[in-house]
Parts: sequence; structure tokens; C-alpha cells
Amino acid sequence: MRPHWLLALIAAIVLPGIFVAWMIWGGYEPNLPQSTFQADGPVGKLQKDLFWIIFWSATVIFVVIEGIFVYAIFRFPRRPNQPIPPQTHGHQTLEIGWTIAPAIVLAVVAVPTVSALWQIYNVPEEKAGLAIEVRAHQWWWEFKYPNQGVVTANEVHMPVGTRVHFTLHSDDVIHSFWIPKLGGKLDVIPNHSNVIWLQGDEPGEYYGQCAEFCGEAHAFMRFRAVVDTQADFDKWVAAQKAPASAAATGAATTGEALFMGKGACTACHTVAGTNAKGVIGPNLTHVGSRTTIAAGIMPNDHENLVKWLSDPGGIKPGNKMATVIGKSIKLTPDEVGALATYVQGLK
Ligand code: HEC
Ligand SMILES: [Cu+2]
Repeated sequence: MRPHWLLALIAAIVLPGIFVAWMIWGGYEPNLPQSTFQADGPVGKLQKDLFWIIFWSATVIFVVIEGIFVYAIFRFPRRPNQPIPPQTHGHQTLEIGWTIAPAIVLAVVAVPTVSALWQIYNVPEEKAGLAIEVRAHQWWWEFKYPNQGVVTANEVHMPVGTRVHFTLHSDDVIHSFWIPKLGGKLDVIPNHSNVIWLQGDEPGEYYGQCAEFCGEAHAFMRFRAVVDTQADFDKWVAAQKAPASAAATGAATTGEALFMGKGACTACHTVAGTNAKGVIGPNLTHVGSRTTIAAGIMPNDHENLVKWLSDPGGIKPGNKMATVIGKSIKLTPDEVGALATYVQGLK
């Protein structure tokens, strides 16, 4: 065999073969927070099953086509002085065959696909599950629970085993709502509300991500979905409805004064029960109880809050807090420390 044939063979069969073998026998289910191979809940599992049906259909087609290809290479190699073999035109059986075969493949793939689409878009009545209004902003997420009277940001809590009915709105550009392990994604469009339902069957923390390029900080537009037991969920709702915890002493009180005054934080943030009623940034009433800050990009601890308040534009380029904080309002390290203590105390 000539070397270029050998290369073609390796490229066409051996490499994909190794990849498929690695996927199947290597148990290609990496334990990553956004792996759709570790789906949870009915929508996530449905989408994963659909992936495997299509994957295996494509694998069968690949093996058959490549098999014919390889057979032809070995069976009919070009030999010196060989005349051109007889040319066929209009071979009826062949033509009917290669028209019907793809139609059958498409039909096989279409049945589960259409059925899955039906189930995903068969959004339950709003009353049947829990309703959550999602509002996407460049570059963070707002979550409103209309029936519970809760507003929060960047961390959405869902009771286990409950269909959650998400209505998606956008404040600015097109975003896409995606919790890879639970399902999605669905576009979040300005002036139009899309609806999707998702359900978590296993309590835990799931990663969410904006999946439609939406500007400079798109990759940093993340969130967390926390699937709680019903008891934990009820506790969470009660805590979210309570007024913000008052600043205790020392640094927190200084921080509160800065928040309401020099820091101008009230221009953009709401802290329920205080004079802070801004709506440009995330609601901070209970920000201390969230696991992350700045739309899921870093753990919520004192050190990170200090980093964020010192230089929001350095942490998350382009974000809309950085237009003021660090530019027209410069805070001293002591002020930042006090603000971070106050913000952390908002549980
Ligand atoms: C010009 C409007 C604006 C001002 C002023 C402002 N913020 Fe923000 N803030 C935002 C926006 C917008 C975000 C979301 C940024 C992102 O994640 O893209 C944010 C995010 C935050 C977050 C993270 C919240 C979360 O859930 O991830 C904290 C904490 C915060 N701001 C505190 C403050 C404090 C304290 C001040 C006053 C020193 C302040 N902000 C001033 C607009 C503002
Ligand atoms: Cu986005």
C-alpha cells in the first residue's frame, strides 16, 4: 500500500475508531460541573438519551460507509495500464436504495427527536409547579419568585422533584439560559418571553451559564442552580422574605454608612428595608447567603468581595458596576474592607 493511502486510512478510520472506543469503554463521563453526560432530572436525561440515539445512528452509518470505502480501496486499486472500468449511469436499484436508506435513518432519528421536543415544550400549567421569572442582564441573572415574593440574583433555588416553570426575559440583548446538567438551552430574548421547564431530581449545586454571546463579559455570565430538599427550600424562601439583617457593629456599621452614602451603591442596588432601591445591579438584600459573587465567577468570601469592590472592572472586564466604582468613585482599602464586611453580613 502506498503511504498516502495509509495516511488516508488512519485519518478516516483509525482515529475516529480510537475516539469512539475511548468514549464507550473509557466511560467518557468526565466529572465536570457542566458535563451534559451526567444529566439529572427528566429534561436533562431526555436530552442525554436523545444524544446517544443520534450518536449511535451516526456511528452505524459511519461504520457502513467507511466499510464500503475501505473495501473499495482494497478491492479496486489502480493498476498500471488498466483501462477505465465500465461506467454505470441510472442504476435503478442503487438509486432507489440510496434514496430510501437515508429516509429510513432520518425517520428513526425523527421519532425520538420530535417526541423529546414535544415533552420539553409541553410546559406545565404555571400552577402545576413552581414559577420563576428569569431576567437576563449584561452580565448577570435576576430570579423572581412571583408567588413567594422573593427576588434574588445569580443563585436560583429549586425544590427537588418539582417541575420548575422558568419564564425568560431579557433586559438588553439576546442571552441563553442553560443549566447543562438539568437541561436547556433556550434563548432569552428582549421583548419576548420564552418558557422552559426543568426539574432536579437530586439535591445539589448545578452550574448555569449564559450560552449566547452577549458582549464583553459573556463568558463570566454564570449562575448557580441549587436543588434543595423541600424542607431546605421552604427554609430558604422564609429567609429570603425576611428583611436584610441589620449591620451589627464596628466595620459593618461603617460599611453600611458608606453603602448608603459615599459609595453610591444605592444608585444601583436594592437592600430591602433600607433606602437602597437601585435596580441596575443585583438585589443585595441577602447577598451574604449566596455561594458566589459577580454572577457565579468567584466564591463569596471576604477576600473576593474586597477584590471585587476594589476593582470590579479588573475582575470582570466591561461589567456595569465598573463604570462607577474604581472610576468616578475611588474607595480606600479601609473603606473597601468595611463595605465587604457589611455586604457579607447581609444574610
Ligand atoms: C453603576 C451601578 C453600580 C454601582 C454604583 C454599584 N454597583 Fe455593585 N453591581 C452592579 C452591577 C451591574 C453588578 C453585576 C455585575 C456583573 O456580575 O456583571 C454588581 C454586582 C455587585 C455585587 C455582586 C452581586 C452578586 O450577586 O454577584 C456586589 C456584592 C456589589 N455589586 C456591591 C456593590 C457595592 C458595595 C457598591 C458600592 C460601593 C456597588 N456595588 C456599587 C452595579 C453597581
Ligand atoms: Cu448573556
